[in-house]
Amino acid sequence: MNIGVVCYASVGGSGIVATELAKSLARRNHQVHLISTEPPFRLGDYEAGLAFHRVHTPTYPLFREPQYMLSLANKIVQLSREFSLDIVHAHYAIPHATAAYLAKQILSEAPDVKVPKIITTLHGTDITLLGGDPSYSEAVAFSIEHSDGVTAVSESLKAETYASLPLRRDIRVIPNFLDCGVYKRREIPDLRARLCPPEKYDRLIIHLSNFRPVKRVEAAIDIFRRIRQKVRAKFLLVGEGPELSRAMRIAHELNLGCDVEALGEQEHVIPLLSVSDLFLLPSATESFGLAGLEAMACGVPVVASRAGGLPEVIDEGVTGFLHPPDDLQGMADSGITLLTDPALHARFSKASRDRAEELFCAARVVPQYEGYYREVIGRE
Ligand code: GMT
Repeated sequence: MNIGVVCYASVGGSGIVATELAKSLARRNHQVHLISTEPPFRLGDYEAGLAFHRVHTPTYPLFREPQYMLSLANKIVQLSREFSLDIVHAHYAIPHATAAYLAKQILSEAPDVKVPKIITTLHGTDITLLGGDPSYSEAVAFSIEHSDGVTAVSESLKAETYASLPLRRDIRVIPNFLDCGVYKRREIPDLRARLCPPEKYDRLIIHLSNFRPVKRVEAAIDIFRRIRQKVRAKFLLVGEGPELSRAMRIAHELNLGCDVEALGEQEHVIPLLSVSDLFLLPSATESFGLAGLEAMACGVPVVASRAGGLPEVIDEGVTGFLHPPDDLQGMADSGITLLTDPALHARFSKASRDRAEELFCAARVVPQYEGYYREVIGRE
């Protein structure tokens, strides 16, 4: 198939999943065209069958606002003409599903051009934080309703989509995934000793996100403070975003400054996860929690909020522990239990890896997307 994949290039789960999907599809002999404003940060080395196409949004003195949706629709039209796309897969509804819809309308009026089917994948914040906002809801609902196929990354997000938008159409749940051959624990004793010197610390805790308010990094710092009272632990913060500097300020105010290290944005997270013992994810909501899955694949148990799709990813009491988002003491107690009981930790670590392999590997999930594409193409 000739497949266009539209995504955001910025750090965020939807861009990561779209890029991994594009790479996996290319490896499975499809011709894939990744469409974004810049090469997504996890694109990596050249893959045969995978081309990147940049969306340029020219500025003009008359415009105060960048016309991204228009330039994206235009790009999809041009690429469809040039490569006879069978599918345009829009990751994140806003405004990608709308741009794809507009492109399809333009192509429908053109003679002798294949009109691609539009698939929209809902990722979470496009529904839970933005989609229902009165400033967007009509256009978002329309674009989802008029996509040829719609997927959501969890049952929870599917339910939330129906609850927040007046939709009648079917939504297929296809979970997020990763390349289990790449995402696996490596033994890197030097890195562990550097980040978690044994004379000072026994355990290494990690949080990885884009540090937006929904991630509640402040809560993660408070959970760490409670764990730190019982365990000689250090906390690594990986990523960049609006809440990072406030989180660090709070850590300093709590006299935890030396025990919390912010590493900023990191392209290679597997080594960092590999040397960690526990992942904290106390988000207000999370449609899936891709970073938690990355941790699990590297054998790191997750303590998280019982919110959104997290219970579909984390097997409560088997691969991690879940608590109501405001139960910081509960999350801290679970963290302490895991960090102070080596046998329990080893069991959870293995179960985490096993669950990632069993349910969320590319080899299992990518064929679900391929099957869905074929199903949608076959519908008239
Ligand atoms: O949540 C973010 O910070 C960004 C957003 C995105 O589009 O990258 O993440 C959402 O999509 C991810 C990939 O499907 C999911 O793993 C995240 O759980 C989801 N975030 C939220 O629901 C808050």
